[in-house]
Amino acid sequence: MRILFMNHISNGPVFNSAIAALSAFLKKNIPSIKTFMLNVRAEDIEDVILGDAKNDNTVNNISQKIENILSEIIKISPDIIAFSIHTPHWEGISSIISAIKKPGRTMNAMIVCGGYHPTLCPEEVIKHNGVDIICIGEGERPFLDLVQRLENRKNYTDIDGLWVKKRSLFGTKIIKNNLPEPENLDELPYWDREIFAESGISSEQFSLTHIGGFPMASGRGCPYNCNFCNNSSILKMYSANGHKGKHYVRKRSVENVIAECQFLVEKYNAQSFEFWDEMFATDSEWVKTFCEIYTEKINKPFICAIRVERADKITLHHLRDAGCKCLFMGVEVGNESYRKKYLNRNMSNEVIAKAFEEAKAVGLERFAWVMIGLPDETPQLIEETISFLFEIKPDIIGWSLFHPLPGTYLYNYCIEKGYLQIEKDKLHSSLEENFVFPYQNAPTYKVPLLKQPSISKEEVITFCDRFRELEQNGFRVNR
Ligand code: B12
Ligand code: SF4
Repeated sequence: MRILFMNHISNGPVFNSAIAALSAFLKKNIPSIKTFMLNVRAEDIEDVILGDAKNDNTVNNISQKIENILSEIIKISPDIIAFSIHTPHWEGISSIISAIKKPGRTMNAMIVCGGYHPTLCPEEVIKHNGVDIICIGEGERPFLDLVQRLENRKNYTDIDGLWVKKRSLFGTKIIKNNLPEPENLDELPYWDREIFAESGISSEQFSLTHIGGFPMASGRGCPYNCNFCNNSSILKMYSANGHKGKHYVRKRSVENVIAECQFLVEKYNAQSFEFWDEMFATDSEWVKTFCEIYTEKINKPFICAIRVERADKITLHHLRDAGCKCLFMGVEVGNESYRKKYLNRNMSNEVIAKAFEEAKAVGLERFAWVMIGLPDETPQLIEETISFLFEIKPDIIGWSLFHPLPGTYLYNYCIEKGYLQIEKDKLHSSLEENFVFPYQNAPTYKVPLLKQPSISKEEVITFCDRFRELEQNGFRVNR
């Protein structure tokens, strides 16, 4: 069986952890399987959507860029085309799926979609005519089970984690199975890095930061509940389905993570690592043990993300001694009450400032995440964010324009307040059938989505320019 993963690349690194995880799991369990990956630039597709092709609903006049993608797919001739989807990319990906499934094309591949967007907006994705199956939650076992049953020509409609579309003369039926059990992370194979090499991406291109390094994950899930983050929606979903939220937040054993680092050093001559966990320091004992063994056996630079509340002196020393070069910490906004009330992030400005100061004192670079264009945010509040950045003096900032993510508290708040411009009778939850996707015509994170009285879109765009300047001139270490 031939499985094609579509790697939808936006302005970030080209490595995709979901593809790496799924391809590795398939290869481990079905040695004869052939997995392929096709790289698609999100910007190319957005240009098509926003350009002339948008006016042509029949997709007859489809752009050359999509045609090129299609001819690549035809060359590979896959049995399954797998899409891993983040919300901002759904509109672009749905155009590719429409093109693949355009009547008259001789492509019989099954379209399977997974990732955060199908998990949180399943009705929205499954209702697309071209989509055959979606995966909700973690995909390793559901996807393997599907492939094995297809190979053996067995019924595949009852696999946990999958929603399956059954078409017949009498109409279309969607079979909705339960969420799968969270995986035991120590039993999973290491991410498949070979599939990237085979598609023309070298390991030097994997890195997210100026430090460089091999992407890794030491766990999944985060115990916090920030109002803008999909981690909270996923926790809620797993809890509601009988899997305890806590059970979903997992760390690999220290030995297992160290063994993968050793493997990457031996096989790829890896010289540094990037931990892509949403929150590296969920367990301080784990961090201590990890740092001790890592120092002894690996002793190479790495980066990770940590909540400021967890960045105590002892943890910072452990991390620094083990080779940590840069800590990623969420600041989000400068106004403490706004941060607490709207974002459900209860740390004070004092705690943030202390974490930044102490990290600097032990010699770590500090990367601060911030957002602008949040609901009810005023120009004054954004000025406070800028002032606070000058106070805590991060070495690097990463800023983004706020886009509400379906399933989050702030998404629902924006809809209730009318900031997302959806008609009142269409105000449904992302899990309902008549949910309306609010991202039409909004290229990924390039324009403000909210229309709100506290600040105009033009003002937000002017602030974006200020942040670009700050990023370039103020808060950036030499590369
Ligand atoms: C590391 C990370 C990044 C990295 C790498 C992303 C990557 N694609 O590998 C970088 C910095 C590049 C990044 C970029 C972006 N990210 Co990010 N990122 C994360 C983070 C911290 C961890 C993700 C991760 O590595 N998970 C591990 C993998 C193995 O898990 P997974 O992706 O969920 O995949 C599993 C299942 O979903 C399922 N599955 C996934 N795809 C498929 C496909 C099929 C066919 C099947 C069957 C199953 C399946 O099976 C997988 C294995 O179990 C999460 C935070 C979080 N709370 O998780 C945010 C998060 C995923 N990112 C998010 C977003 C929005 C983005 C961006 C769109 C932001 C932007 N400014 O453009 C880009 C998109 C980049 C891209 N093209 O993929 C959101 C997604 C929300 C949403 N509703 O879509 C999250 C949840 C954070 C948040 N704000 O809430 N991100
Ligand atoms: S701490 Fe980070 S990963 Fe955890 S819920 Fe908040 S924003 Fe999401």
